[in-house]
Amino acid sequence: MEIRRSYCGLCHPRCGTLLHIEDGKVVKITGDPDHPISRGAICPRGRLMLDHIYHPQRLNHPLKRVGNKGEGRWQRVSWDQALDEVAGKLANLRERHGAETLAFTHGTKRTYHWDCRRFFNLFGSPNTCGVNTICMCPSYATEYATYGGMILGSEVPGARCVVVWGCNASKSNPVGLYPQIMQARKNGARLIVIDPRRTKEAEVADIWLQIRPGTDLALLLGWIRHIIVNDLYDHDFVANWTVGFEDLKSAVDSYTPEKVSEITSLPVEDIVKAADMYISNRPAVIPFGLGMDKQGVNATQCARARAILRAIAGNLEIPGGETFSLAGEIGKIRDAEYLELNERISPEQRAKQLGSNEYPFFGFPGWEMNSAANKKLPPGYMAAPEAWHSCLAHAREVMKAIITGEPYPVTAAITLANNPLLALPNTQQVFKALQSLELYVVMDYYLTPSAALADYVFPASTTVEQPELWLTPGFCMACPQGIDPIEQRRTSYDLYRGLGLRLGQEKDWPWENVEQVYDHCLEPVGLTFRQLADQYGILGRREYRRYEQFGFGTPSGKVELKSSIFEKLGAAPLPRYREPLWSPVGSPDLAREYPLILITGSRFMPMYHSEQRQIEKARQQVPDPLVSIHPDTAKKLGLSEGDWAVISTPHGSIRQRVKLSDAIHPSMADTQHSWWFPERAPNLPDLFGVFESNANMLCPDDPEFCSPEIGSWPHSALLCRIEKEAAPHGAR
Ligand SMILES: Nc1nc2c(c(=O)[nH]1)N[C@H]1C(S)=C(S)[C@@H](COP(=O)(O)OP(=O)(O)OC[C@H]3O[C@@H](n4cnc5c(=O)[nH]c(N)nc54)[C@H](O)[C@@H]3O)O[C@H]1N2
Ligand SMILES: Nc1nc2c(c(=O)[nH]1)N[C@H]1C(S)=C(S)[C@@H](COP(=O)(O)OP(=O)(O)OC[C@H]3O[C@@H](n4cnc5c(=O)[nH]c(N)nc54)[C@H](O)[C@@H]3O)O[C@H]1N2
Ligand code: SF4
Ligand SMILES: [Mo]
Repeated sequence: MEIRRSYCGLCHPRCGTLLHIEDGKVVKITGDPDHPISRGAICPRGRLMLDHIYHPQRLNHPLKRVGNKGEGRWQRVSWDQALDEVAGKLANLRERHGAETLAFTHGTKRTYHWDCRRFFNLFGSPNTCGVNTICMCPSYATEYATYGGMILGSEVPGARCVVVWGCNASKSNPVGLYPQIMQARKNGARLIVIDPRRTKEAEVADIWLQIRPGTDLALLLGWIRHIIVNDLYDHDFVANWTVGFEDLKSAVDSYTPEKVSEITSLPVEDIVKAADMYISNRPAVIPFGLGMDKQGVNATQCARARAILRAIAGNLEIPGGETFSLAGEIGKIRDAEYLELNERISPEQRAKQLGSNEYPFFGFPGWEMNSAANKKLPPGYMAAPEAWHSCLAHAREVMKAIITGEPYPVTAAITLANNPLLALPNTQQVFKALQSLELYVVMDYYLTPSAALADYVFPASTTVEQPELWLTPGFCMACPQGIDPIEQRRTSYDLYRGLGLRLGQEKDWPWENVEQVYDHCLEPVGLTFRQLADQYGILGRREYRRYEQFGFGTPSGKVELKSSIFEKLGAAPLPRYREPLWSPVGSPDLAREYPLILITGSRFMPMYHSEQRQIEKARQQVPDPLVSIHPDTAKKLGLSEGDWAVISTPHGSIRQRVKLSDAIHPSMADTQHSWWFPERAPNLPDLFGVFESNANMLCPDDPEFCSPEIGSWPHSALLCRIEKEAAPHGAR
């Protein structure tokens, strides 16, 4: 038995693993106890890695469609043939319609991404879009505009108060954030949880605020007002390091505890008690939670208000507080921003980015302003804003252009590490768009419902079959490849380089494989990828109050409580609460027909979004899609545990099984997201049952549901109706 070091990539943290290998085959995978970050831990999903590597449904060869789209008839082809044909078609479409005719859809960061950006910049298309519009990236871009970087290195265990705000870490981040929160608790920190559901964290919290979904911005503004009015803010910091305080004061003036109570449905005393607990127990941290990013119309300003709160409370860059990227050698390493080659796409092509008229802050104009402010800081001092994170076309506008040909024809798309039919809202429109494409290329581990509509499908290598340089603001890990790629599986780098070489980009892809790219990235620190892998990686060094030396990476060099970048781009420079379009308050007539508040997508183990559905051990744990409702609600609706129910919004209907839970408020329902059934027919009309239980059939994405600054769409804070399924499925 041979033991080789590798890593897990079934979600973000890249936990270190040991592969136990017999006759060239992995037979067992355990956590690597010497890994400096994960220290031997792997989560229940990581334990499914072995099943994933050798799963019989894995794609092992490129496929070319031979029947009609979605008919399920494929021909196995070589990589060379597939790349030649795709590149030929792309050249032709670019000739006919311009480079902007090619779009890209991405999921949550699962592969290198800069390779995609590089290819698109060189090809000349600004139209890469995907889930970043709602996942962390609104916070990322907004925090850059507010204080010149994103808080990602917070010292949660050292905090005296942790606010778990719209975050379900016990289920979503069981190896990283959750143990840190529990460690802080053990060290005596106060714990405040703000969540419509009584999560595991809420059960042990000092205060749990069961907020009405979609109203967090009002609560944030209420806290800010309370802290200002009662003179509890950090005077020195506000005076020396912020701009716009007087404007902020007026902007929050009306958010009295009484008004906030009315909006959020929280008791006045609890609102005040929680704000006092937060401000009187410094250092305090508010880790990122998707519960804020996924609420649509208020999402962007939630991120702004959270940033403002952290700043005026004096929690930025102090020990145990909210820290940015760490200092030291890692600042010298060539990062994604360096590799993306954003300077190579022309201003004319940038201007064609779909959605950038509606949402300039999240397109090239906002990214350019964030980048210009960042460049005033010394090199390597603060991570530069990466375009793949914060410079996107808007998915709704891309889908519309594919369907209508307006404002110009979008005829081709690449999807890589994403399942757009399950991840994006308004599945109905996404489906229509994918069907309308002249050329659709997908690279994935499995034939997903989205891949089933493709013209070419490329097989992706598992993380253990490829190396990765995992550069985060806190550390840089060299994650070693454990085994040779199986069959014809390859990396995303191989796909983009392969296309690039065939489309006149030879000079810009000098490195034959991704390891050579990493050697190039590490040159400034004098190490090769393998040398770094031998020592696992480089950890950043904590330094505090670095702004005292260089200021903040914003246009004013200070924390912009009133954002000049937002103002220049026509977005509200100070937050103001908006009532969601569908809500008991915003649309009482609709609420009579759809009486429950709908949240979707609360994370659960072991599934990761649409993944693991084909892995037997995972399906044994969660065989069917579940909608959670309170027992009192179920009783009123005549529903019992395990019943199949129909969940409807004005946008669509799906079916899921009822799970009774008193963790959720009786006025709410929580549907799991991203459900499809790999065991079902792979061709249309069933398409693996992708329309049957998929929460995004329920979620709208029209402009009035989205945040006006970024276009973040709602996966939460909606309205629905739940009924018992009238007849067994299929007999309807
Ligand atoms: N209703 C609702 N919808 C949501 C959400 C919600 O809460 N509610 N959450 C949203 C959020 S935050 C996110 S991030 C998105 C996630 O959206 P996605 O990232 O699209 O979700 P996944 O299903 O994890 O991944 C999509 C595909 O990528 C493949 N894949 C994974 N790793 C790799 C890789 O390394 N290479 C390649 N080529 N393929 C890979 C998987 O097999 C899978 O088919 O969903 C969003 N959609
Ligand atoms: N098991 C598992 N883990 C995952 C993922 C997965 O698919 N499965 N996906 C990964 C990805 S890409 C992401 S982005 C993270 C997200 O991880 P988290 O930030 O934990 O996000 P969620 O679980 O979507 O939602 C967090 C909480 O927000 C609450 N919530 C819903 N609406 C609102 C609201 O309006 N206000 C407030 N305050 N709370 C609300 C929900 O009840 C839920 O408890 O998880 C990552 N980890
Ligand atoms: S948390 Fe679990 S799934 Fe994610 S990388 Fe670590 S072991 Fe893998
Ligand atoms: Mo996400």
